[in-house]
Amino acid sequence: MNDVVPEPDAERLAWMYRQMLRIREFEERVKATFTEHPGVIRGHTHLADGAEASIVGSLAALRTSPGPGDQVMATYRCHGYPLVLGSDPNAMMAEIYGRATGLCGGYGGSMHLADPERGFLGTSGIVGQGIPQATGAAYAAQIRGQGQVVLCFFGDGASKQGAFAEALNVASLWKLPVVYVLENNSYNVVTRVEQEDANAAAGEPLSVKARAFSMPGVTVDGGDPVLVYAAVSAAVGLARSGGGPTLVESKIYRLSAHGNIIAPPGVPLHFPEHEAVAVFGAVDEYQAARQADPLPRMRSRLVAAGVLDAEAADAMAASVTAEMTAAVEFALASPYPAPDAALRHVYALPRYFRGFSGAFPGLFRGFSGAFPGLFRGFSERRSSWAGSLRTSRRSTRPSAWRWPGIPACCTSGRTSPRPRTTSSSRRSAGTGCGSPRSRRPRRSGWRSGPRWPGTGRWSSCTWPSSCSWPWTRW
Ligand SMILES: Cc1ncc(C[n+]2csc(CCOP(=O)(O)OP(=O)(O)O)c2C)c(N)n1
Ligand SMILES: [Mg+2]
Repeated sequence: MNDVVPEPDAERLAWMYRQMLRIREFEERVKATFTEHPGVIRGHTHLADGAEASIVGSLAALRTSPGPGDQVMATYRCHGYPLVLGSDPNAMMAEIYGRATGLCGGYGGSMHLADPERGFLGTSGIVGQGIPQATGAAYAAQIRGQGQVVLCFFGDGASKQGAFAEALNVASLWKLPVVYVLENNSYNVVTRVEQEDANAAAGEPLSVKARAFSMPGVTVDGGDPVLVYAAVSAAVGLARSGGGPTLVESKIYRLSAHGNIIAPPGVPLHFPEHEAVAVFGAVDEYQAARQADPLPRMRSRLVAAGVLDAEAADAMAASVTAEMTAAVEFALASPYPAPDAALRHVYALPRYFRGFSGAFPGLFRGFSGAFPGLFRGFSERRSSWAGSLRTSRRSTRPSAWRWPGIPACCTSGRTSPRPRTTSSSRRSAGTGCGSPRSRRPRRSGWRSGPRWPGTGRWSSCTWPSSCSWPWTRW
């Protein structure tokens, strides 16, 4: 340890070991569910066995008080972090089993745990997505000015995403209070890090990537929670004092395969062998990683240092086993969400706003947030109209570009939503505005429905005159 970061005391070391045990036991229970309770977990789970020391050492560096706590963003390999941050393991297991009592009401599942009250902002199945999100959270923290730091966890594979470079650049430029923890487990599903990373291929640590962004970079043995704690604590201290971000490469080895196999119906979901063995035939590598398992390593260290005696270590393991057994029982006994809850928390903009909302998402989120009732009514009314359009010949005709939900007569075959010329030939062919087919009876809600907020009334398309689409307001 260094002058800045004091050595954790015995109590803290025992706490670290306990948290490591909790993560391992939780992951073992998830894995065992596939065989002991087939069909209970649907979809994908990614385990963090082997990463316990890295997770606990990193999170031990965070502030829980005084003031608002620090925040964490992680990937789909996410079960360990909320456990350490204090989330209820019963609710976590129930979430993974898709139950109503789950941490996110059963909506998220294994890859989407979130517990914002404890600073666990969320996770994502999109590789690299959390990096810009954590950077945004750090920007928000900087604006709030309450001294919060964001810890951003991601894998070696994710560091090849463009979002990584963009986020680290702006974080360094604006001195954002964020620490990037790159968990290098040497694999990106079935690709070894040397096959996909230029630094790794050149024999360099991945922390050299920090140089490109003029921020400190450090590589640490992720199998030792105390070393990780020291490295991340120094980085957190720097971030909190306004010194900006740090890239910490934590070298770990995942002990399970990338994720469970999603099998065709009839074949149970299961965890295959680790890719080192299954794909590369590197049995020795895998055995060496098993030998260096961070859990027995930490136990031996604590027993040797007199922090725990062997009985106390066993008792701790037994109590953790009981805790996670109870979590499985709780989750199995929990109800599934009611079917009609499926659409809760689902938001959609009216059909013809979707093109706009892609271009100006903030604006439209603001609008729909400000006038939720208005937009719901709008959406429902328009969607019945849009549904009838979809079934018309005109709307199914191939076209180069069209605003979603807008009459084909306004956009057919054009690359811009605002037609510039009149095509008499198209009119006479009966496919454009002014054709008999376009003069269909107006449906209720067409012009009498809710208006564009603040405009008072609809205007009509100025070309051709028979088209009543309210272009001019757009
Ligand atoms: C944008 C994107 N590309 C590809 C995938 C498929 N995918 C899922 S996990 C993964 C590997 C990521 O490796 P790494 O970042 O090292 O994390 P690890 O799984 O090793 O923890 C890939 C490629 C994805 N989910 N998202
Ligand atoms: Mg990896």
